[in-house]
Amino acid sequence: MKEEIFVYFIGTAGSGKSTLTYNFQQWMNLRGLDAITVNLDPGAENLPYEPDVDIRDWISLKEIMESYGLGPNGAQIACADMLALNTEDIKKSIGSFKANYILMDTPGQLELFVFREAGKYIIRFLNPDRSIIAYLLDPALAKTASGFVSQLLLSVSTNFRLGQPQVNILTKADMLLDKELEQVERWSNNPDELESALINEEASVYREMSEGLLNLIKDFESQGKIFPTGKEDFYGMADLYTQIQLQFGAGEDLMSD
Ligand SMILES: Nc1nc2c(ncn2[C@@H]2O[C@H](COP(=O)(O)OP(=O)(O)OP(=O)(O)O)[C@@H](O)[C@H]2O)c(=O)[nH]1
Ligand SMILES: [Mg+2]
Repeated sequence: MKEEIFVYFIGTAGSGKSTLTYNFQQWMNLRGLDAITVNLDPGAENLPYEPDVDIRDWISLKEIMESYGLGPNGAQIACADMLALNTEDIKKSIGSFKANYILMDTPGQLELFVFREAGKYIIRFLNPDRSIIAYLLDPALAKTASGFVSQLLLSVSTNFRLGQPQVNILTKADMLLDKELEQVERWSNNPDELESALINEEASVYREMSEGLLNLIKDFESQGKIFPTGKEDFYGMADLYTQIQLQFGAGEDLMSD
């Protein structure tokens, strides 16, 4: 059996991580690709799918709030740190499925996974050589040039912090008008066009900061390219799969629809 590939879905709260995790699993399974889902969010309520491996079996946000007298934010941080204590159990449970693709749905707030130590630790513990980050950009923010750049900077920061291969995904593409989606795609392919849009966008702070920021983004060239997805009709799933294949040269041909 080939070594498994881990895909971590990371993005700001409500950016569509859980929906994409599930959609991608369904898309893969329909093509005979063996993928399981792992929920790493101890506070998840109403997940849109039934995870194959679930951190809530080991850690409960409510119990942590009650036992330590913490509010929801403090408890989220405590839970995030506790993830690291359960990595052996998580690894065993994942291993028992003998799946080829492990789809990791991360906690709502990005900083819990990206900026606390546990996220990095889990990635390294499970398999640092076969892990890719799917970084999700929310269209509510991405449709303005400054919002788009802000999200790319967060993506760069995630890349800097976790140091894994990364692919940028624009979620909920159906929520953008065709012309808005085309514009975001143009920005993602053409940094000069993004720069002009940013400078035209009003506040002088953009004029002062944009050149330096865009240079940073250009330096992380691959960060600029984004792949749109949407929950209807498996929109964008083939592109995501192709990016994963390109990264690991997994050599499985994409079967036609
Ligand atoms: N229209 C549309 N809505 C979407 C899409 N993907 C997700 N949503 C909606 O966006 C909301 C958030 O989606 P989730 O998948 O829960 O996002 P998340 O990042 O897992 O959220 P948290 O874990 O709570 O931070 C839900 O109401 C979804 O139904 C999409 O492709 N199109
Ligand atoms: Mg979620």
